[in-house]
Amino acid sequence: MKYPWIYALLVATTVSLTSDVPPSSAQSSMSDSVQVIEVTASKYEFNPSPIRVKQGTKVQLKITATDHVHGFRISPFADGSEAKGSQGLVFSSLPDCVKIEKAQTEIVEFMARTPGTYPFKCCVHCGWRHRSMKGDLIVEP
Ligand SMILES: [Cu+2]
Repeated sequence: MKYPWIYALLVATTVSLTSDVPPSSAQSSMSDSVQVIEVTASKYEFNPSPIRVKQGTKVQLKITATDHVHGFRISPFADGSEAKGSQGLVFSSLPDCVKIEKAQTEIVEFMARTPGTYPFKCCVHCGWRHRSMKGDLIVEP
């Protein structure tokens, strides 16, 4: 694993404990237990990936494009579950593609309802290896 410490952080932290979120910006989302996960998008990867969360967690991904404009598109269906028709990730709103300008941060929020692997990928062309820029969100039971 490339960033083993991040995995421990993801499991253990909620917004109140996330060390690199200033207290002022954390206040608005402290009422519910929202798990904030900071993600970077850069040529040609998302970090961390896979992203691991527990079933039943309200998750907020704060995705920063560090080097170039990128995009984020995630499937609300777990791998192999499309036939069942129920979405395992529940979004209040989800554009087909969340565009992230260079040096900007976009927030994607959802409830991780059903365990499974949810693939995501870059959806804004960002260079010759754009198609390989993808990752997984894993919801653990
Ligand atoms: Cu791209």
